[in-house]
Amino acid sequence: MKNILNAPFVKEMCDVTANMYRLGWDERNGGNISYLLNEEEVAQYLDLSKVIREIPTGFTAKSLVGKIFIVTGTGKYFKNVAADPETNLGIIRIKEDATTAELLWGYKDGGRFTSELPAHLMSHMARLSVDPQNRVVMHSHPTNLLAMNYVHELDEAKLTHTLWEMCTECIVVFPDGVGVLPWMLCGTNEIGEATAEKMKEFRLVVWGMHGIYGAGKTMDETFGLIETVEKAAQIYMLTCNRPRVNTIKDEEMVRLAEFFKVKYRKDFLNL
Ligand code: 2HA
Ligand code: ZN
Repeated sequence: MKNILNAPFVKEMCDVTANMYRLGWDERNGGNISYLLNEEEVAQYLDLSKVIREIPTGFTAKSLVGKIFIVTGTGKYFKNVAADPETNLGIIRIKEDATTAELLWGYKDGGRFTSELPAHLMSHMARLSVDPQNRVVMHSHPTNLLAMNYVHELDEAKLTHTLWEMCTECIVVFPDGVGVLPWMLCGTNEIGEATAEKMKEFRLVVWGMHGIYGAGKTMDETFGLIETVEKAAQIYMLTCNRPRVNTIKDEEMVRLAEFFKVKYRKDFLNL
């Protein structure tokens, strides 16, 4: 059996959490990540017949039965993951009853998965139903995006349009736009269900005055989506209280989308 601390998926979790912490997006215990793993790959590092303990999830995830995820722990700080992955991360498998998580590794101090597990697993189910390659769900509190939530309308079409205008490549990176939920109580099945509903249509979902969820096939893709939105929000926050002299026009965004052959939300442009 290989040493799990050298597993690429553990290293990716360590690297991305450290990176997000350094960017200032994940203060204290802010943010959480879940990553769908390949069973054969995990079997090189863990005896999959050994369950450390069982943890109820509080919801049903039928289509995820048998699936294995590495997930950040509740109350844990992104800044500490790399130095002690076995305490700050856990590997869980969804049991046949679809409501219990079997702990296969991690949460060494007796901890458990993020309080946002409903939003994560429900989002995985929603994304997998439209994209069988989806593996990663990521939640974070990027600073400029959060600031923008207080001064910009929380309307999907208007928010997406403004973000697309802020950097030339935005419409190419997230042509599907950004879904938006109003302020809601976090950590609940309700916000999980609402997030998943949006995830059928969007890979990015803003939680009003809280943060953002991103989903993608790889850690890089998912991080890159959030990073691009945050960059656009930063440009917006740097310019929003100054006179606007130049802008990327809607016809120019159409040219970009057509040149890069992306399927974009035409209804979010004013053509
Ligand atoms: O887990 O970010 O939304 C900390 C959070 C909750
Ligand atoms: Zn949060």
